Amino acid sequence: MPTLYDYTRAPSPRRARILLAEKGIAHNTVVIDLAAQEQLSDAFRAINPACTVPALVLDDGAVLADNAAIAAWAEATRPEPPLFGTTPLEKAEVASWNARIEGECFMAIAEAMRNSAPAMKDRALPGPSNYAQIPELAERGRARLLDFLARFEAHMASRPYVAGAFFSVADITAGVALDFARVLRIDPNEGHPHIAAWRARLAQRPAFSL
Ligand SMILES: N[C@@H](CCC(=O)N[C@@H](CS)C(=O)NCC(=O)O)C(=O)O
Repeated sequence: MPTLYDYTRAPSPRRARILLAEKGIAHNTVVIDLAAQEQLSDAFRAINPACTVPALVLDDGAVLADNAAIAAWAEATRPEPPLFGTTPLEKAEVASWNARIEGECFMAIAEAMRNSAPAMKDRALPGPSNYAQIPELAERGRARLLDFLARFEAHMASRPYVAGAFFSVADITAGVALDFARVLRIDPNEGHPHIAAWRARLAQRPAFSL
């Protein structure tokens, strides 16, 4: 059985937890305590030199060191239910929205949080090196998130899920990111009824309680 290196309060490993649950892929869990900087320990560095979670270690010892690898492996190993779309056009939509949400939403939230939270002092980026916070980036991150929410609200007005009529990995990425917006005290539902309806749809899925 694979082993997921996880941390409950962080959004990136939650993406992997939800994806594995949606796929029905059982796994063991090892918690890496990010609050205690355990991700920088020699023991974890030996597993994932990027010093980030999630990481998934397979039965043959192969390490999948990020969400992209975990999702690609899960889809190839367990094609049902498909989470990357089925037709060529669906696959293109999922890839496009997943990348856009990572860049325009997930990163905006991370930028705002990591450049302002006192606990993230000198940890403005994840990984083995320390980087100082830049307060202007926190402001820019908040602004980018608010812009994204306006665009995303318009997008969600005409479809039940991010990439169309079907649930996909793009819903996992966006759903986890917007749940995490709470750290910025931003409520994505406020003034955005279509986003609110879509989030309520996601909340009914058992995996989203993880
Ligand atoms: N690209 C990675 C990003 C992973 C990532 O940034 N994880 C954060 C938790 S959300 C982390 O491990 N942070 C460690 C740190 O802040 O030092 C993925 O999505 O798998």
